[in-house]
Amino acid sequence: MAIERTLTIIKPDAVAAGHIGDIIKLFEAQKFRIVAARLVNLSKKEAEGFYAVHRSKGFFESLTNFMSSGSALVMVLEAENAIKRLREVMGATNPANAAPGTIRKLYAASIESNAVHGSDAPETAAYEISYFFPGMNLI
Ligand code: IDP
Ligand code: MG
Repeated sequence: MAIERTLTIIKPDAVAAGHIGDIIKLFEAQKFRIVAARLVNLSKKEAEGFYAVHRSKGFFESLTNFMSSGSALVMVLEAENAIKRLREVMGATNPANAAPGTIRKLYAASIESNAVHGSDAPETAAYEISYFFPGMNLI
């Protein structure tokens, strides 16, 4: 299996609730290495650009308002099989369906305010890493 890089965001709900440390602890316990990090407060436009793939969805307006509502911690994580493994550690989009011990089961309040983002495929990881860290090596 290959070493990969993927993008995660600790979303504004989890930052506001004081869970940055808890979530990073889980990443480190799962042997993800943080190779870049930025604390951001996204503009509405930046949130719309990041989630452009969801532009046609009914929740797009609310999602991009939420994502630009406060501080968020954007990180590039590196590990064996990082893209798929991050999705497993995150849990299902809707915390009601997330497996026990996953970040969303532990810290998400709702399907929208669901604590973390993670890239879902190599192509999206490449786009998302470049979105926040232009010029960064993707591996
Ligand atoms: P993911 O974050 O698990 O990859 P996506 O389907 O890519 O889930 O959706 C992106 C984000 O949009 C979710 O993490 C969540 O914040 C929000 N979202 C997804 N589905 C809904 C919905 O049905 N209602 C409200 N917000 C949603
Ligand atoms: Mg997604």
